[in-house]
Amino acid sequence: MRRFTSIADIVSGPGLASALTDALTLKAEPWRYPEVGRRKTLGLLFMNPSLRTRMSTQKAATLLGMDTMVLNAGSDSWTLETRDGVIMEGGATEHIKEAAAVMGQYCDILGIRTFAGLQDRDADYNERILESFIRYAGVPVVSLESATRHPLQSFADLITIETLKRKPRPKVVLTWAPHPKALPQAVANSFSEWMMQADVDFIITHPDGYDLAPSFTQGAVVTHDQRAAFEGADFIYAKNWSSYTDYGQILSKDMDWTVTAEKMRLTNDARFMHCLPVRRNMIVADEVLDGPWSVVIEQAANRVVSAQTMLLHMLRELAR
Ligand code: SN0
Repeated sequence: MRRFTSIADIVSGPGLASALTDALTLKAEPWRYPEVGRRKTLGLLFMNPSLRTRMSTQKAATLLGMDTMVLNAGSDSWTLETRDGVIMEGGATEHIKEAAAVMGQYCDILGIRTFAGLQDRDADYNERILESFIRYAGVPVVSLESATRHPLQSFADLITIETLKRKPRPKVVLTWAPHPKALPQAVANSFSEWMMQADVDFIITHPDGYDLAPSFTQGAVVTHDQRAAFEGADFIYAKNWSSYTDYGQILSKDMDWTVTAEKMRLTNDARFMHCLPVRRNMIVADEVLDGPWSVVIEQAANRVVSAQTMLLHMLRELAR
């Protein structure tokens, strides 16, 4: 793979089934390929905060014998301009064109984390920042969450479901839940896109006005009745997102959508999932997160497996 920015890169590369087999192998035997990344450098550029992506990707690189360099744009490097053709008279010091090209000189693979601005829907959905970084870096690029997707998270989510499912085709529910801030649609988009390709019955539930972009949810069952969706579910995946149609707006903070123990009891003893960081008692009640349903820590642990699998495929391609 020359790039890993969405499930499409896996489907047109190694194939999803084969990537999943590799992931399960690496989960069982993390040190199986300690030499593959020898004398290779992974550069990670964060334009937004990160805990799991940062640490799990570094850990994944270490397991493959790679060196890692991490840069936080704006705090330990220059602030970056990402628009084309602007007069740089404002706060941004360096253009992403030079920054990406220079990082490409030092690194064999680059990762970039950038969030949706939630102002200009076209700019976000065209992935302007990620795509210009790819254009100017000159080396393979892995998305560490972009404006519209979080593929390393979604792959970890799929690994989690595959390893914990108790029937061949589990019922998986993505539920919107309330949050104090306007958040990107990236995690929900991505999860939906992956679940549509997985062997699961997939249902999305959210309040009126929170429909995701049709390109990510085409064919998925969508309902505004959260309780009906929970009935018989094997996995509950909670996430907040801001409106796609009323772009970036918060239309509801309705706490009736919080995932509670009472709602979990409607399910088929479902596992509770969230990508983290999670707002306790907004998204999910303490008793769920601290109770037997929650698999959020195992899910986070699978972020290492997800990143390691993707890096392994990219390193093999570099060696060709
Ligand atoms: C991010 C998001 O895309 O929703 C990252 C998830 C991996 N989440 C947040 O920004 C949460 C911020 C907050 O204030 O709770």
